Amino acid sequence: KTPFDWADPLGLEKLLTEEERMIRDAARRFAQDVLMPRVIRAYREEISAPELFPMMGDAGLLGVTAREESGGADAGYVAYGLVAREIERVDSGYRSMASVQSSLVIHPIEAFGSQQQREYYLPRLTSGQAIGCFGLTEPDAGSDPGSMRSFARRDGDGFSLSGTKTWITNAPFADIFVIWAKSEAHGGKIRGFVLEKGMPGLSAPKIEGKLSLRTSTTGEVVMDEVKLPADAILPGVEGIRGPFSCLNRARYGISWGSMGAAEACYSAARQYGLDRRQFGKPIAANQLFQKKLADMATEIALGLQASLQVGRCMDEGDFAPEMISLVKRNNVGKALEIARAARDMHGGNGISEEFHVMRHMANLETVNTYEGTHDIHALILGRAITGIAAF
Ligand code: TGC
Ligand code: FAD
Repeated sequence: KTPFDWADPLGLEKLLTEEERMIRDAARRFAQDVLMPRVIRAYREEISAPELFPMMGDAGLLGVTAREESGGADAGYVAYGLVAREIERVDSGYRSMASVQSSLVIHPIEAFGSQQQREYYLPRLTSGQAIGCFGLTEPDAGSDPGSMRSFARRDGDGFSLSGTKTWITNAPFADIFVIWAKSEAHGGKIRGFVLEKGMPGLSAPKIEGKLSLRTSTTGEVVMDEVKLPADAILPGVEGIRGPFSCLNRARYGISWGSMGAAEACYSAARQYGLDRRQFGKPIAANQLFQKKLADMATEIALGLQASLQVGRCMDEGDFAPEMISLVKRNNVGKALEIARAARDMHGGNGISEEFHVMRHMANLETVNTYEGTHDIHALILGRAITGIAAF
């Protein structure tokens, strides 16, 4: 009989396929060998790291769900979640860089792009030779992106795009910008446009002073009458369901990623409790300490099982977006509680960068807010439960 495993209480390992485990192991190697040694300094000094993209591409971590002809692995959503979990075990900011590229840039171009757009952009994005960003949020349109002001006027055969996006991951060093804006030529409906670095009128200044997610670079995207050819539009989708269908993928990845951060905090707190002695015994010998570990193990095990179930549904192509709201909201909320408890269980050392837990805690504050805040996902679920929208 399999004995109880504190690191995998409900036997997730047995539920994965051989291919999923191989991809997970490759992601773990990359995360531990490449990301872990640099994370403390990168976070302290807020170092931008565009050079990581081709390295992630080489390790097969970009476009895990994308088709092989696009340079992807076509390995499914469970494999994608496992990759997010391994990267975020090190740092949520590195996972952000990768999940924007995969879910918010590669996915819309693959799902809604023309054949020409797919051939032109996807090989560079899946290999990490080009970096992408996704512009939905605006200074006055965060939780309510439908109220966006970015607007594409008709301009000859093409468009002239103006507006400002804010809090855009990867934007300051991005080569390719997937931007959502209302389009005059489409009755004011929201459409996706693909912009490229260097276009006149396009700039992406860095947002300074973040106290969270400091390994990930965030910027504004300012568009001042950017002239676009007719074929810069994504032809395959109209309306806000376009960006939302990308968010489904990214939110799902976050549900796994946040569990990776939580596992790192749980494992660190357990080890610290075994090593640190007070009152003549390890602090892990105290009931209060053990209860905290038991709560952590329980929430992580349940959260991972829930994400696995959602991933299997996505791989079958049969899921409701509310299932994703449930796991994004629950897992990030629980991860944040776990990181805060782990910080406390480390005593004074818990505030030191050397012990990692406070960095995870600070990062998870962002993760709880982006991709739909904790409360917005409660309202999405509330609408599905009652039939009444309370936004
Ligand atoms: P609503 O009336 O609910 O729906 C309008 C249309 O959209 C469709 N739809 C969806 N389709 C696919 N997937 C989903 N999840 C969908 N949700 C809605 C819906 O069926 C309808 O379609 P149609 O064809 O009938 O028109 O729209 P609403 O504007 O009232 O939405 C309200 C609400 C709260 C659900 C929505 O605005 C919301 O989710 N707000 C949160 C905003 C958000 O998540 N922003 C994320 C920005 S990107 C980001 O944070 C990246 S961080 C990345 C990183 O660094 O990792
Ligand atoms: P607001 O919408 O102003 O919300 C503020 C508070 O009000 C929250 O607590 C919210 O829950 C609450 N609230 C709002 N409406 C309601 C309501 N109806 N009922 C109850 N409570 C409500 N966006 C992108 O497009 N692309 C990116 O790459 C991207 N990356 C990001 C990276 C970082 C580091 C951060 C911090 C954000 C990023 N975002 C990105 C933006 C992110 O998605 C938004 O910050 C998020 O959707 C919340 O919007 P907001 O900040 O405008 O907050």
